[in-house]
Amino acid sequence: MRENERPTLLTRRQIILASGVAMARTLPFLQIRRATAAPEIPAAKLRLTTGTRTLSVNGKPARVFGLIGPNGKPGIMLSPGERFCVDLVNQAGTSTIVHWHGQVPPWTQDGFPWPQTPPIPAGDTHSYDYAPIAGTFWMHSHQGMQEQSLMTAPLIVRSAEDMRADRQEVVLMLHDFSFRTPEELLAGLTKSNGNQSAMPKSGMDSNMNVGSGSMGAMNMGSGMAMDLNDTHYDAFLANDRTFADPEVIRTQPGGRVRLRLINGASATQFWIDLGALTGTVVAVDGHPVRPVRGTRFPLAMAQRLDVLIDLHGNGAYPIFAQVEGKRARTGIVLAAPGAPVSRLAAEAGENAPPVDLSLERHLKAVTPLAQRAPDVTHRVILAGAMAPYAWSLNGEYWPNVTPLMVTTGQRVAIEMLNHTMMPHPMHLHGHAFQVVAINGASLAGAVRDTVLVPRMGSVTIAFDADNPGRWAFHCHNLYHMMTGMMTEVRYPAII
Ligand SMILES: [Cu+2]
Repeated sequence: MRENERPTLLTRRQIILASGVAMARTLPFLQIRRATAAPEIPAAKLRLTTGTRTLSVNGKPARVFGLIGPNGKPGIMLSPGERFCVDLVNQAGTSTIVHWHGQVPPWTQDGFPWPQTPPIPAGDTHSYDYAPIAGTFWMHSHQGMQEQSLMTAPLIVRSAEDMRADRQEVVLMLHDFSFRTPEELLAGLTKSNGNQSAMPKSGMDSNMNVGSGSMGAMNMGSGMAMDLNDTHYDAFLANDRTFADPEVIRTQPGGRVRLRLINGASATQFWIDLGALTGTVVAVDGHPVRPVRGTRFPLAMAQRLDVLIDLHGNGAYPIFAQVEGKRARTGIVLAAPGAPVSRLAAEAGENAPPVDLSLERHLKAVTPLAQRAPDVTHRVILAGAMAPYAWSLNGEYWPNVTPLMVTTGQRVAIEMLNHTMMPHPMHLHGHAFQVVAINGASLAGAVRDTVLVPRMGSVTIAFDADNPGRWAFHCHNLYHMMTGMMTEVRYPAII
């Protein structure tokens, strides 16, 4: 086990950018900072570079993408009041486009490959300048399946309150990793589960598959089975490291931590287990919620959790992220100064249950939407199956879709009905929505950007249409999205 308090300890795990710049420090996205006196408002443009790098995974070299920000660290951390003023330099050797997940920029800066906003060619630079919203966000490629190859990074926007809180900030970003290419992974799904060309072009799937044993089906004991974990992965990473060699973060005196959890995995959901510690969830997807205390929290694909943890002891405390339906886990270790850190078992004693809405039901936004009836309600049917492997929204497969039209000023509701045996983490670009119903029961839930729609269940979200443009609305399981599970929320008069 190694510690990375000091960059010089990390030579074995160097990241090498395609440009040939050797970096002294792999990850951390770990940002240990104490609050400083006054927030700075720098006007300087930040440089963010896409490139390739080599990680060591299970003792073998792994060539992956990377998004390296100012100071050579992955991603970007902004100070309170600082604009997202960024030059994105594409040194990945291929065209790319990077989405600022959960942020609400003008649509032409959203990082989605619309005809009007094509990908950035290799070698080119594209500039962004918008006012960000504070919280725990992330960035990932929206080009092809680059996300699976770790073209992902944290995007943290600190608030004035964060600065006042004087908590040690720890970012924990999760990934699923395979030595196979994303194309091979997708081909494995579509070939072993039927010919993708056989996907229905219209209408709903009628041949819903319940349980495809080899693909991680979980028998629910009721004659029904649900599908978990489409893809077999070689490793699960926390800040680019496996649990055999986890990042050890030394806590500062007082042990006051703000843990910013990001599920950047392409097709994996996790249970966050604080072990011996108890935490308080204070934000989801960057948006503050009323405090919820606990030790285990579900984290769907693309979602984030901010958890306050006070370490009262002087020990070492693993933070586990266990894959749903599996014993596999990854994580980091929070350790008091000088505390010995012992080796941890790479697998939990038993399989984790499916990620569910147990936390979602208890969440309440600190700043909910104003009370108002929806002006328009769109109903979206989530359909699809493991065989043939194809997933749809309202019977349509991206890019052959009918946009969901909204008009500036409307309160919009989207009722998502999941007719499949998998849960789908649905993400809307360009807006924060409130979760207002689960399985038909109304609630005034969290404001967020990604919500899990349970198998054979429903979730209704509401938002104010205040950001004209073209906005992707899709399942954040990369393989579901790639086989069709995406549509568009569109404002009129956008050319
Ligand atoms: Cu899905």
